[in-house]
Amino acid sequence: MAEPSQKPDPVPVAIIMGSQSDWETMSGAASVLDALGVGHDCRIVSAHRTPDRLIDFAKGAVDSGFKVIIAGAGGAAHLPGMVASMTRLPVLGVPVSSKALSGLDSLLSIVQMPGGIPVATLAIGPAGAKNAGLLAASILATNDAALAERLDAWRTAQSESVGERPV
Ligand code: RP5
Repeated sequence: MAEPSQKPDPVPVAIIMGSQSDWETMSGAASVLDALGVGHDCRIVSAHRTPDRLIDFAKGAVDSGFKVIIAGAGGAAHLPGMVASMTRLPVLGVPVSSKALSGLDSLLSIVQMPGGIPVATLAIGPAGAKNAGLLAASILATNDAALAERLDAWRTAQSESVGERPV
């Protein structure tokens, strides 16, 4: 049993989001990582409301043992870009759908990074969150044969679940 003073084992994926309200969307990334047996840590980190938490997280992400960061935010969605500016880890941005502009604001805020600091941007909403989880797994699978097998099996099962004709 681990001593209380010991740090918990590092997990490879951080899933961060700007608000509790983003969890409904971002839980889709966590679900697919659960299905693939990929460890992850989910946190609320707001670029606007908790800027010090953002800096601590981003600057400490490498030392925390993370390999990939999934960052979801809505509206003026600075979170993925700000995190990417402070870490060399790959950042996968998920535009969360917003009430005012249905996520178009989030998408443009995340995708339009100036050259030099990349954010890999997924689709708006639940599809983007799910694909961010899958993409994180794909990245990790380049260096993890067991995960590559699980990912291949997941994709095969998905193919097999698609009927040939509509019912
Ligand atoms: C962003 O503002 C969050 O990422 C969230 O998508 C949006 C709305 O946040 P709440 O007002 O619901 O906390 O920072």
